[in-house]
Amino acid sequence: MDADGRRVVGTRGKDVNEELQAAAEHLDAYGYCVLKDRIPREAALALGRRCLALHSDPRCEDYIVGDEYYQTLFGMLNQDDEVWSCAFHPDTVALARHFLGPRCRVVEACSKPTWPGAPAQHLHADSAGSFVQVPDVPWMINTIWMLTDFTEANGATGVVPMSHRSRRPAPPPDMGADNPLIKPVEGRAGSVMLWHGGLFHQARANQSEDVRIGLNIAYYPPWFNNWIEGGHQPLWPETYERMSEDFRSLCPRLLGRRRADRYEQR
Ligand SMILES: O=C(O)CCC(=O)C(=O)O
Repeated sequence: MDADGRRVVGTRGKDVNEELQAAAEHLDAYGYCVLKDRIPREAALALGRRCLALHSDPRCEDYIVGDEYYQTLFGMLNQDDEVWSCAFHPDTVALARHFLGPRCRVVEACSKPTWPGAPAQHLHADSAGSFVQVPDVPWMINTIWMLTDFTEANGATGVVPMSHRSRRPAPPPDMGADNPLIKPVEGRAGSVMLWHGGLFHQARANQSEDVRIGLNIAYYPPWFNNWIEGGHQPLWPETYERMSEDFRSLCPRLLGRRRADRYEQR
């Protein structure tokens, strides 16, 4: 139960509901939580391999930002239908609805590999830069599915617990990428970490020999203007066409092939 008396409603029985309840309480208090082993490990690893292949597919070139160490490939809902089993997973959707309300939506899915030798990413909050004053309600629940194991060595996402309470749109300037308050969030492939958009976080340095692959899925309330994140891609009409009505109801209805078709230009 949260402060307003809402319950997290899962779909798979009492134990799951209790686990989700505990996860919601952890996210509320610390700004993040981990749901372990939500999809089978082999399925996660296979999806990770397909994501990685797309990073060198010329058809995806226009949707990739980053360098040889860390990349974001936007628009993954259009690229691989298996991504849907993460984006519309009943447990992450239940937690997103708990914090953002019943009409929250899956707005973007991105593949995020970090390769050996990658330095730590800058510490940041998400989608907070345009607020004059950061709201005291969550404006986004972000997630990263672990499509490889996430370890301290290979660049597991780093978080500053409780920083979502700071009401700051960005970390203080003296809080660098190597701040000791940053904690790695480790987990097995198939697990997912969820966080409040105001939590300070980063992709940590990859000091291992292996690539780390994350699938980042963002949930927003319907009042949020999605042009704000520069790379986010709309759903293609043919993607929407393939979805069940349940999945469609979790997506923005503004379909298009390009951002310029669908997003307000600023
Ligand atoms: O790749 C990661 O571990 C972090 C991703 C991230 O910072 C984000 O999605 O905002």
